[in-house]
Amino acid sequence: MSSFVSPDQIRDRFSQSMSAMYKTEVPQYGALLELVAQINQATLDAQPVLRQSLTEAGELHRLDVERHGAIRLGTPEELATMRRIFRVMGMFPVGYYDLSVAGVPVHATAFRPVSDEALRLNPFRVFTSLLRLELIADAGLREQARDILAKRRIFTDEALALTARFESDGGLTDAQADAFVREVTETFRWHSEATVSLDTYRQLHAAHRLVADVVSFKGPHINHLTPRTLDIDAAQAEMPRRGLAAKDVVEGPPRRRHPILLRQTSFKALEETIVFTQGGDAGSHTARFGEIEQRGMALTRKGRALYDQLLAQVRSMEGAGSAAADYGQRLAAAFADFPDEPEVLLDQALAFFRHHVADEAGFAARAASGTPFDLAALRRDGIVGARPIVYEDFLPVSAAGIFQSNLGGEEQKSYAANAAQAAFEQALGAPVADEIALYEASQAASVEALRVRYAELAGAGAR
Ligand code: OOG
Ligand code: NI
Repeated sequence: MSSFVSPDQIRDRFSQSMSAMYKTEVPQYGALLELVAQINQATLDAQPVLRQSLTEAGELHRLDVERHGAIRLGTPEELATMRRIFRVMGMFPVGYYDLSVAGVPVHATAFRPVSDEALRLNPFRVFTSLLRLELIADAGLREQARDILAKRRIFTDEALALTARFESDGGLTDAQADAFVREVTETFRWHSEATVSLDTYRQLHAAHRLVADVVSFKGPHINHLTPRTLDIDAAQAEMPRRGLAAKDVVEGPPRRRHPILLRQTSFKALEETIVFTQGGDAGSHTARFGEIEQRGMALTRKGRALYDQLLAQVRSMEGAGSAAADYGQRLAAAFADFPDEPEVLLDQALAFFRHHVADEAGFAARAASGTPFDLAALRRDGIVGARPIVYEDFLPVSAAGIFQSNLGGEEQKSYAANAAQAAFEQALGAPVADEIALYEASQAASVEALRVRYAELAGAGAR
């Protein structure tokens, strides 16, 4: 007689709670949601085929609730505890992102649901970065930052107690789940009072704006919450008309008939008034921004390698990469080499697909005929169909672009590329999942389900 609320439901409540809080904290977020809802409605009205395919894939519902957020943590202990907290909500660390290459002294993972069913219900994800203090050159400042961070407590006692309760009891009751959501939301709240003096803030800021953002505050304020649009170019064009200062370029692949991976745009961070300790000096800080994304299909390792190669090709051209005036055209030209036909993407194993029976009678007849299971033949004859699997993760180059544009652009620190996945996982207290392996498993499970049904039908036919 389990009276526990499922982790999926807790996550759903939590994402709603975060969205409600962010709406009151950052009014432009409300404007962004409205814009995205209108564009999605117009896109669905104009493209009945898209509406139908989203409905068939069971994805239309999640579009309205789908958000991702981002936070930046200061210590390994914070990251390890965050992992336990996200687990209560059915969110697990997936992927490793090294942002040091892009001059941002953090590395990150994405906490997100992993099963197909959980993703359909509410795919809420949080891009979670950990500050890399070892990348601060000044040893004195590094130690000072470490001391400041060691003193803060970003979780409420009740949030920690309820997390321990979940771990020992195996779940939370309805009332406990509500309390958990309320308490954990506190961790992500914005605080306009810094925990440091203006002088210290300035020193941290000189090391890197991001160091100041993490070290000067009581907790890891949520810095954006991103809705998913079906047409990011329309959203990008509409943003300035609604007073949202969009960044110059859309990150990710170019516009295509069949979208791949992830395309993102954002508007600049807000200038916030901060009260510092000692004498109540006031100053300002930019931390929070707005972002919109459009998701396309997940790519195989081969497809991803092609994406990375084409993107690198455009970015390394003469004329400053994405700052080039004709970046959009260059991107589109380079990606002419990336097939834009679902059948080709499937046949060349560039993207992942979930397979399903498209013709029940034909499937049963084929099975009963004694023909061995042949996926390619079933597909060719229209008996089995394939729908692209949505990309549920992030892109390091895009993330770096988003970080940069919100750091004010002028921030150009460079660190040697030094991915440190083992150190990150040590801090996390667990390995991160390989995102491509998850898509692979999802595709394979859909084929296996067909194989099993085929065998059952063949058996029934033989009796
Ligand atoms: C995270 C930026 C990365 C994305 O969508 O790629 C990100 C941050 O600014 O903390 O959210
Ligand atoms: Ni984001």
